[in-house]
Amino acid sequence: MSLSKAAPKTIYLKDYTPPAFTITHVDLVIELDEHVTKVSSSLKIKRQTDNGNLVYLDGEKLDLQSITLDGTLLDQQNYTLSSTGLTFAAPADEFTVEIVTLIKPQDNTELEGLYKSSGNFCTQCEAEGFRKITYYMDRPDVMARFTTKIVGDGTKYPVKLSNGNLMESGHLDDGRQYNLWVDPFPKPAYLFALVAGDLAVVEDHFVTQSGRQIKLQIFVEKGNEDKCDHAMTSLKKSMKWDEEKYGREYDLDIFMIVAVSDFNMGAMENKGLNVFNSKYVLASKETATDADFDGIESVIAHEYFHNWTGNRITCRDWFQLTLKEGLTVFRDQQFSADMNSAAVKRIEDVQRLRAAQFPEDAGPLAHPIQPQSYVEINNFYTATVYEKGAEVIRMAHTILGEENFRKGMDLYFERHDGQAVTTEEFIKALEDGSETDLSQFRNWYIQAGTPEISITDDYDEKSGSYTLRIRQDNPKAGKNAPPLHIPLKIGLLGSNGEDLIPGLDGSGTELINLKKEVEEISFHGLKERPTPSLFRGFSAPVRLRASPADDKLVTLFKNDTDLFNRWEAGQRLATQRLLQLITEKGANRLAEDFIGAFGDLLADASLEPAYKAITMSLPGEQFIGQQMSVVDVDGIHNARKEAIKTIGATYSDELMAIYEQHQNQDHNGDRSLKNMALLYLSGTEDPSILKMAREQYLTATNMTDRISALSRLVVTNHPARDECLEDFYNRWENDSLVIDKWFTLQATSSRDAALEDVSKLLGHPAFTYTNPNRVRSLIAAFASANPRHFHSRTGAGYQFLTDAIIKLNGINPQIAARLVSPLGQWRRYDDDRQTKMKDALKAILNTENISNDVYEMASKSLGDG
Ligand code: B3K
Ligand code: ZN
Repeated sequence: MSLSKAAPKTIYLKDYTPPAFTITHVDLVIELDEHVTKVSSSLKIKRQTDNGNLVYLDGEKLDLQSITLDGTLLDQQNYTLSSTGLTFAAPADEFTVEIVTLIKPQDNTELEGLYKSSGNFCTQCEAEGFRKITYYMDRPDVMARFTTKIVGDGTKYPVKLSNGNLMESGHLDDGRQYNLWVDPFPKPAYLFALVAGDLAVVEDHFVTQSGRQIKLQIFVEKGNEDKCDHAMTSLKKSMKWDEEKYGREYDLDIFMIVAVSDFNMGAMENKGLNVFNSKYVLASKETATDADFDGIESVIAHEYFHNWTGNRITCRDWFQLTLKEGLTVFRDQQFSADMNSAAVKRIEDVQRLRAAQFPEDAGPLAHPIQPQSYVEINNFYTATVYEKGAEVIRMAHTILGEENFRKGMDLYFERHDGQAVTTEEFIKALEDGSETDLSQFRNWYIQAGTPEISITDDYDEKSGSYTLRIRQDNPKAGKNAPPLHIPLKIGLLGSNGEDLIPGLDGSGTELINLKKEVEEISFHGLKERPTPSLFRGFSAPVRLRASPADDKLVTLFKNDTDLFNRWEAGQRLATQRLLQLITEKGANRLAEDFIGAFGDLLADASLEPAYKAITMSLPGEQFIGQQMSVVDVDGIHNARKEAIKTIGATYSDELMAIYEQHQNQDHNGDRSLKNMALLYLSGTEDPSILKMAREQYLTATNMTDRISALSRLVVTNHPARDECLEDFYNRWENDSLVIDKWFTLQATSSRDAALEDVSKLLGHPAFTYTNPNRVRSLIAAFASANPRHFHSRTGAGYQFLTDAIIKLNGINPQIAARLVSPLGQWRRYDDDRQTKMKDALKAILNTENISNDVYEMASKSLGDG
């Protein structure tokens, strides 16, 4: 038996073939141990196509002990072993194979497969982690019924969980304990989970629409029991919402969530046993911000919703990832919009899309929501597959309308329950259920790039006709790319801000289906030249080539009845003004129209506090950079700082009044508005305001207020900065989620010494490369949210990131690979920075034993330039 090291190989969608054999049943016995864990598996295998006689099982980093076929032990010459799998000839069309392997979860720092976190065993199998536990057909189109017997020391691991229902518990003769779990639903291996440890549990229950009582359990490290209320409430709300909105009822008798502190991403939807990053479970008002609370609500919902969109109906192969992710993100966005302010939620979702997905779609890592090839599938859990994928589902929902979309979804669930399907089958179900043709809409699945829209308009005073000429281009998709089916939601505003057209059901908004490269649409009988409000609610993930004229933006910013577009107009106006400050060197003031419009916003008493707060915020440095042909790192930072200062000084009385008025209200909207006022006021660097920030920090009763105040101080050199940072550390030293915030505050600070601060923090006793949250809190936060210092002219920021990636390559390749993308944006910067960023990518590519994950990201980022 020899192990051959496989070279990174590209996998193509066009090569998909169903496996000749499938697995129908799996019985696992997992004997947990501090040193060597033994995994015995018995697989019932069955032929499903005539394609050959060989059975291939994936397996990596496993110590194979034995293979038995229908009771006969296989000799080494009867199977082939490589570093990625095991091949043998099938003895019959149906047979049983028994395999014993040994693994060492305690040494697993990749956090994929079975590993240990804070002394507890846990798993992460999506996408291809199960093959690190035992040999298996580790592909989503192999769906089997699992039983899992977990054996272990009863004192160290009193809690032993897996998917499905607990059927049996007991003692073995040698004193060890076991639990036997049976999952009645066939599933792919990526949904397998195991958790074992000495955990505390918080329990509740939910009664389904058909009257079944479901036991709900949240497992946490001991001492955290009092931080689960919000997660539990969110879970119950999600269960109810999915019944009401989509008619989806939960299917097992028990639903479990486990919070672990070492986790590569946010959470994982394993059947009946969701494993979560503790960041998305644990919360108290003293330790978590309002944004954290919202994050928990949406991630709990997301994972729960996967039970139908992902688990009951899963993906045929990993190219179909958006089938479950885009759809489930759309569902969790709908849920959060229903639970909170829908307008604010939509704005936040679009902000996220523009911050992460637009640059990805414009850069070297651009791919369609259904990628055509990959080297490492973990690199394709991207903003494109998730966020743009959700926008695509949202467009289908807009095109079909609520009722028809639901009919399509009902048919999808009915037709494909228990199957592993493709995005094509999903679209077909939407079409058949709604009786709507979506042929052209399918292009969204195969085209990369953000479509660009150019618009000219014309008003004929005599006839009162208004005509829009709309052109779509997608340069990234290539010359011959067919046009997309784009839903355009549009309103027309009169000079007093009123809607001039009745729109759908009197909403003032009309839906137009753009299908051709150039379309002309006319409206008649208008008494004046209207101001168009385009892409209301951000009805399609597109970019407008030119912004509307300034006076139109002011009209929209003051009046648009579509709250998304009202916010959008303010953002566009602010962006224009900031760009002017940057490029027209003489302009050292913000234009009066913007200042005036900002004042009107502050004075508008009709707006919800949360909406007012988000509408007051200026576009971020990265967003402004995206609007420039060459990003002017320092110019952007300075202009933005200047703008905040001007607004803070111009409206100090109004802002102070807002601050005081919303000071003691126990509501998240009031807190955002108050802290937004504090941000502008602090921009003036008036010592009395910094004193006020210090006071807010010291007397805060919740984390939102405390951290908002500290953020204002951290960017200064005021003595209160160090005092409060130290106080914060001492107060929360034992709460790692809060200490993550402490790292992030310093990593994202724009103050001159930030890079030194960050480098020093690498040596802080609380810093570790093995905990993903900690790595994200310092290294990723710096690289993705501190443009001023990451792009420092000296190249020191790039060097800092490069060193970290090389180090992490050997510890946790998934986390290392995720850090590469900021360097992939090199084409957007000046020559000097371009050279330094490319050198950084080259240094990364030279890493000894480079992982496939990092290799794919760095080589694609470098491209051929
Ligand atoms: N499905 C998981 C993500 C798995 C990522 C694997 N690298 C969480 C989610 O999207 O719900
Ligand atoms: Zn998901």
